[in-house]
Amino acid sequence: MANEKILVTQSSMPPYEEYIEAIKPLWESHWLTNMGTYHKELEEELKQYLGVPELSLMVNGHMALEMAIQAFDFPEDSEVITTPFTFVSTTHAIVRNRLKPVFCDVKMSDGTIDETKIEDLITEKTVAIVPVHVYGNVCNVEAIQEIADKYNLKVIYDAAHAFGVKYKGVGIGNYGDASVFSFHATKVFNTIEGGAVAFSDHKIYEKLYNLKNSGIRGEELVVAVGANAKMNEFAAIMGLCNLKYLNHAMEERKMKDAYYREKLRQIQGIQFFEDDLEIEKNHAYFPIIVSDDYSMTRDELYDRLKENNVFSRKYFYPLTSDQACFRNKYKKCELNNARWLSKHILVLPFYEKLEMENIDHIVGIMKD
Ligand code: T4K
Repeated sequence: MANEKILVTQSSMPPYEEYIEAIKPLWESHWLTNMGTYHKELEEELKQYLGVPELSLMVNGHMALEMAIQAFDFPEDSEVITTPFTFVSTTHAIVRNRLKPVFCDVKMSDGTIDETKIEDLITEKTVAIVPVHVYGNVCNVEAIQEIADKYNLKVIYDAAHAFGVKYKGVGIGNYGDASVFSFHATKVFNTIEGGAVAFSDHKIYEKLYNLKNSGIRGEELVVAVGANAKMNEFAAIMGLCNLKYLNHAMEERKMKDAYYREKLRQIQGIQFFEDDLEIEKNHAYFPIIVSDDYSMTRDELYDRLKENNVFSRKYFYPLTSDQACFRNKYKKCELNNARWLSKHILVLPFYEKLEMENIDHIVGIMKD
């Protein structure tokens, strides 16, 4: 086992024969993209699965986020309050829309935006809040909506990690003005590459359709300036196949999450984010906090695991605000919790098919 590489995750895939059988019709129709049959079918199935009124499929999570923000037509140089404790896509999507990110600190309890610090960052230039349901941990959606209503701001959730998560029994895609999911190969649900925007206002569907389809509305009619961010049929079929196995995959993840926790609780200095009973989790990731009470630092543990062929990841270090492309370009905000977390967080290998003995092996190294 020591020679077998254990990576941070492994893509879920349907049985090979099933996917091959499912893509056969494409050799008859030769219809491979541009909102084909399977694109439509997946859009409908996902609306049901996520319990959302409207959904637009996209080529990946990044473009879904970029276009979700673009759909609201914010004036150039407006400010958007967001968090730096995320994948760099969140910040890229804001900046590529010619908007200015204003970085808000996060909560130590779950790594999501600290809603009590948002109001202090609002100026007359603020137009939106882009919070992140990091690792599938749910932001304080109620408090965020109250602030947004008070100051007339849009809320666009980066829900890339939160596919299938429910809060108080309601699908997470129902909160805010829009929520963006990623269906990347590394996610709980994947379409190889893919993503979607969920929302309730049908006008947004039209906007997103134009943005993702070059503004084309007829053979001789282009009504808007758009790009190309459509999901293709191979990806949509992968999604349809994977969707059938998703409930089973979630069960497996839940069981492995519990097993990991039980074992790790015996180790001094290893901590977890707080549980919230009102959240139905998707167990997308397995983040741990390597506190100062542990016998080595987060970085030392990362290295030690690597020496033993266990490839954990420092999701998310450095903070996006500290990345070379953003550093010193935007307002300086107090980010003490985010900075502390990014130095102490470690995402351990976690996926549906991870063997229990691999978990024992990882925990063994950590105990050593
Ligand atoms: N917002 C947030 C909060 C996000 O986390 C992300 C993406 C986005 C927005 C944007 O969504 P997308 O545009 O990506 O749909 C990975 C993913 O590429 C990225 O989707 C994800 N977040 C981010 C957190 O993780 P890397 O650079 O760490 O991936 P990589 O290539 O190192 O892969 C990690 C491990 O996954 C590998 O060690 C093995 C496994 N893997 C990877 C690939 C590519 C597979 O099993 N199969 C695969 O095909 O970014």
